[in-house]
Amino acid sequence: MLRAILWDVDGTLAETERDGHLLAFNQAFDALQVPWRWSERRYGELLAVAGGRERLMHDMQSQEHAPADPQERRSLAERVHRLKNEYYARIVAGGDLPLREGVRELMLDCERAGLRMGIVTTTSRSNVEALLKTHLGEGWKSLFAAVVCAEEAPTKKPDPQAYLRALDALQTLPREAVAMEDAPAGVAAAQAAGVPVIITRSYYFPATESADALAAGPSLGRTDGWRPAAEPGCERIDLKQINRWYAQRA
Ligand code: XBP
Repeated sequence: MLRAILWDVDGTLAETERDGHLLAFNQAFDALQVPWRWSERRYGELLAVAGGRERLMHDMQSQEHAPADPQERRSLAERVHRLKNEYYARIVAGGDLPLREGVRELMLDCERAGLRMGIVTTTSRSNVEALLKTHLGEGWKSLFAAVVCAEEAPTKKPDPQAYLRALDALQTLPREAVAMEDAPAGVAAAQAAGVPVIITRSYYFPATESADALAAGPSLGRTDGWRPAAEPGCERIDLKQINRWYAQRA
């Protein structure tokens, strides 16, 4: 029986990478007079590295104007990352980063059905708080039985650590949960923890696939383009549809 839905954040709940983190990184570069900017395309390549600070450190290996001294690099990455998170919170609070279609509706389905939910992300807690407070209100935490962020799970996806922490907090078996993920690293993390996955592809990850996924498709807000196909007649991917896919696999 399905007992919990575990939500990834970046790319799954909202297009946070393209419309939030990327803009905020470039604003932080600007403010700190760092002499380079990231294009949408370059950021897509850099998403292969999980974690904002780790991404910065990786990029500096090929930036000719990056500090040569490793300690200076680390300190620059720290400063950019801290400021990036402040700008990110402002972008989110400004209302320019909506939840993806069908996300709020599926969360409401879960709430009505008494199905527990968890947040499982390796992004910083401040980013999660900014996003969910803006869209779900001050009381957003009460909607989730577990909230696992980078602070609780420092080993980034595709490591299963974040999922294992969430399962532990929920006291739920992996096969009794379903993970909602968009990126290959997230899918791998959930599967390594034994959690079945539903893939909602995103702007930067339009082709994520897994033979073991319960289902994969373009958005929770639409029913075309899903494999296996969604039941005819429904208007979005609702909890009934999630339960159908879950039962098919069981
Ligand atoms: C997403 C990430 C994060 C964000 C930026 O992780 O890789 O690094 O891009 O957030 P997940 P930070 O898929 O687990 O949500 O700057 O806070 O790292």
